Amino acid sequence: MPSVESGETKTLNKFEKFKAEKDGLDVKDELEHFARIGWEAVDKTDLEHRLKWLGIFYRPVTPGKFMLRMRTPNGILTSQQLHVLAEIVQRYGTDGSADITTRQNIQLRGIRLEDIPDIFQQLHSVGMTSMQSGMDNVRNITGSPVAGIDVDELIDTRELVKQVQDMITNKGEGNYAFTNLPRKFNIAIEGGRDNSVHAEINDIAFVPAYKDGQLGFNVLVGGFFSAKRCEAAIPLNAWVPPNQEVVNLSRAILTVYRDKGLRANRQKSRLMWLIDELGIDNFRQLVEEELAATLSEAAAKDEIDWEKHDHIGVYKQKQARLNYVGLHIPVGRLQAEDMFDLSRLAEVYGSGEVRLTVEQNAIVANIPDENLELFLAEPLLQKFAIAPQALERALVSCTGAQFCKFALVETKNRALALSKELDGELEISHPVRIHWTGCPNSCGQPQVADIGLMGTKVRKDGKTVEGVDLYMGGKVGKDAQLGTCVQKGIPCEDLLPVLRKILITDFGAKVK
Ligand code: SRM
Ligand code: SF4
Repeated sequence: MPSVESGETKTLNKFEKFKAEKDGLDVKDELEHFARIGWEAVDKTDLEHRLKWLGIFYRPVTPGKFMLRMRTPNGILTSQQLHVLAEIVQRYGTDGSADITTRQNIQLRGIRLEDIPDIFQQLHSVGMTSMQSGMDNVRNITGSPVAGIDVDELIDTRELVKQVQDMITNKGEGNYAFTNLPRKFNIAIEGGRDNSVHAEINDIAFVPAYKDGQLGFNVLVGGFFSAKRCEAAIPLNAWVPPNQEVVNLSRAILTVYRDKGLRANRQKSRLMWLIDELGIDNFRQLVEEELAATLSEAAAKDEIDWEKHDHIGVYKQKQARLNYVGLHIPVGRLQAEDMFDLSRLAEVYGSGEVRLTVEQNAIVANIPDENLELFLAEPLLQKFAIAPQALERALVSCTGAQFCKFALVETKNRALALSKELDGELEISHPVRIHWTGCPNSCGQPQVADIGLMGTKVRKDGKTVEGVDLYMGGKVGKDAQLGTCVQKGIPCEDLLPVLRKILITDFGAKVK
């Protein structure tokens, strides 16, 4: 079937073909069958692609051991949910683990396809879903990790994030209206002052802004990273109040993207390419037509006026005598016993709520003053510190070669080892945000980091070795800006002295 784009007729790419043949969501009804026949017998396209519509990721690096990507709206989990996730991971022994992701979400590893029907029932029983979390769908919707408890919060986004997710996924049951987008799609709804969600790198971002004295959101569109191009989001010149209009506008933008988005070349299918093609004013007009309403013009300025917080440590909540405590989870990796423990701690000392951050860390919320001392003495806080060293504290890493076939380098373990070594050598007065990403897809967001490291292959002494391209200048919080590549092709084995020098010259580090 040909599609018309920019006046040209092009043949559908293989992704558009298989989506047209059978919607990804259709495999939902085949899970029992897949479980019976075993993963080796599943049709290749169902196995490698369509299952991702349900959050089930075949891992070519570890065949038969799948990754399950959840949805965690606003990054909030109950202790009961975390306990269930821990039980799921536990049954896979040393194959089982979980990762907190750069979208404030959690992914489970080691999953066997034959267990999926049972796992989905378990998830359903605690109100969780993995629906539409991969491929050409809307990813986990992010919000401030301290929504509803932040002393300085402007808008509590928890309910809005949930409503947008429910609209897109039909309350987690799956929604054919949005299962055939031209490409992946990211939404963030920020309610705080510090841009905790990296609004600028989302396809739609709602950021707090006052219009005529009323608090609502300015809307940004088109932010994204890809191997080919990275762009910060641009203003849609629209303002919405913090209510159903956020859901309606999200639906309208998604509908325009679904119906008009470019589909011939997958490298040019993200929303910004459509905005380029139409012009932002025409795009806005199409959105208004879809809404059947006139959009309010944007407020003159937004309220993102703080530097970004990392939420690690102990903080007073807006509720009297309650505290939240941010724990540093090294590169976001969790084992089953950590998850059981975290769930228990949240239950015993707090209200049972655990929150995830885009820095791949966790927050235990609602801890009364009188429980704080005992909480802080818990052995788990030796492992998940509240005052980690400066480099480890701000370290972020994508999955990398251990589980991802796109990876050009090993990331998480290497990132952690290097940071520990440099923390040992150097005195650094403030955290330096180092982000690792295993390939140009940029899942680890090197462009938002003080120092970003993107995996590549490098020639050294006649051999191909693992290396990185170095990014610098990423600015987060207010006036966020994307960093750029400043040096290409550093072999990983030569990276330590390069980083040491940068930390000393650019970030004021001193040799101990
Ligand atoms: Fe990503 C593909 C992991 C956040 C851009 N990403 C992948 C896949 C699914 C590739 C694959 O099948 O192996 C990776 C799964 C590896 C695994 O086993 O974990 C993967 N992406 C991740 C996570 C887990 C990285 C992490 O360690 O935290 C993040 C999961 C977020 C979530 O909960 O949904 C993750 N990915 C991101 C982000 C960051 C963000 O959203 O803020 C980006 C850049 C922002 C963006 O998308 O605009 C990102 N991932 C990509 C891309 C490039 C997209 C493009 O338009 O070209 C791909 C490749 C693709 O989609 O074709 C990709
Ligand atoms: Fe995999 Fe590349 Fe994404 Fe890292 S950046 S998770 S290596 S796709």
